[in-house]
Amino acid sequence: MQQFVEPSSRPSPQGQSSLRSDTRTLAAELPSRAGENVRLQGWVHRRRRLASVTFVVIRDRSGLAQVVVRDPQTVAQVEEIGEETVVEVTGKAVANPQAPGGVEVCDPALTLLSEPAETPPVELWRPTVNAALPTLLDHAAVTLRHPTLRAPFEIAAAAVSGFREALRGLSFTEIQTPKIVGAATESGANVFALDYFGRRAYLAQSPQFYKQTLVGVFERVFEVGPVFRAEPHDTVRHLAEYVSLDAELGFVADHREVMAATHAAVAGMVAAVAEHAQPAVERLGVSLPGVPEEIPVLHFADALKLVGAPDDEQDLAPAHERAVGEWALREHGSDFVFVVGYPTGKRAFYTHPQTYPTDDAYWSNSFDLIFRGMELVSGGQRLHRYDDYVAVLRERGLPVESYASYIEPFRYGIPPHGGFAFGLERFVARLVGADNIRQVTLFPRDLHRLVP
Ligand code: AMO
Repeated sequence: MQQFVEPSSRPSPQGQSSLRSDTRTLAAELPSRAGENVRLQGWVHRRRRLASVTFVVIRDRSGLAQVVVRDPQTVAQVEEIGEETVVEVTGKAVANPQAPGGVEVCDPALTLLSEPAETPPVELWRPTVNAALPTLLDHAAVTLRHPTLRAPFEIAAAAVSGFREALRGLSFTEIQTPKIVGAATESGANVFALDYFGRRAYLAQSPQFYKQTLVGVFERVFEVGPVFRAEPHDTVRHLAEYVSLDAELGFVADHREVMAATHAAVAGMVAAVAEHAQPAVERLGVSLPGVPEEIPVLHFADALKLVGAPDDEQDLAPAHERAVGEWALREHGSDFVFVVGYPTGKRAFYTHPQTYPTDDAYWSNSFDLIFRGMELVSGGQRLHRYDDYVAVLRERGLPVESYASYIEPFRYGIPPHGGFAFGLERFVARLVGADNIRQVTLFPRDLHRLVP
């Protein structure tokens, strides 16, 4: 099998290739290479012509490097190519306290690795991009090259690895479940229907049914994957496709053990961002939240009182979540707060009615985790008896036959269990302070957007 090769590495005479990153110098490595001959590969980020010298800034995955051009022929070559042209630069790394990072490349020879680039839709060399969000999204595959626009996705990648690591550490097994499914999991309203070889199918709104029934196989499971919601509203916190970080665990007494697992997951995500995405955190000036040992917990009924909402309200509105978030910060110095015990009638049908502190079926063993004033996680204990599923489906007027394959395993022994799901983009948006979730989504899907 052919291995990955850095672009200008050549196959050896035996026809084998290898990752020869040792022969390419990354921009970030330049400070330690003063006095050596180096070979940079990257994009022409910016050209600056002064009277006696031309500066070319090369951008690669690690950062920016300054190249100093004096030779008239190379200066002419630089003038002919545009920003974003992909090049290789060989030259000498020379210490210069005035250069960014203290080292620059002198006496360069420049080779084009692709066609000279056309002028990009936005000026990527500017420290701050000055274009409106729709323009950025229309040309995302180009505009995301800007280090500031790319940074949230470095944070997202670190958060996902932290989620995985935390749950693996608690002996959860990672699963992948179908995204083309036969029934709506969350509600019938916001589901995308599609034609599946002449039958009606849907895009999965969540891996809910699979993660629950796989508790019967693995006890503890998690999944990182796309989910689809036919959101008819144009809001700054909803997408039609987002990344769901799901988990489910068996043998729980009630929702409080599920909240403990949620706590471990979010602590792992924040720690991984601090450890693996430090440059992005600094670039965006992100202040990482502390995850308290004890995340404050508010019962739904108390949350309604706190925000001054009527006591028969069934859910928290976005303004209520903001107020609850402010309360947690004010009273507990916490960016996180659990709201528990949402009314059963408003939660999904698989939700377990309240058993703690007392049995009361009006309330449920469910929770949301609010992060900096926005719902980040939903979760709770689930029903685990077959007869309870049949009863609740009938009660809610849902056709039991449509759910037959989901509820079948409950006839053969599923332990008391529960789980939760994070919206990845919401987590990153709250972390970096993005006003609109689309700013932290590579290629958002919404009411109006299907490309790129
Ligand atoms: P829920 O529907 O509340 O619960 O979704 C869980 C979390 O996913 C995020 N989220 C969204 N993010 C972006 N765009 C959307 N349209 C969107 N909808 C939801 C939120 C939310 O808290 N099966 C249950 C979870 C469970 O109980 O395990 C579920 O999907 O951050």
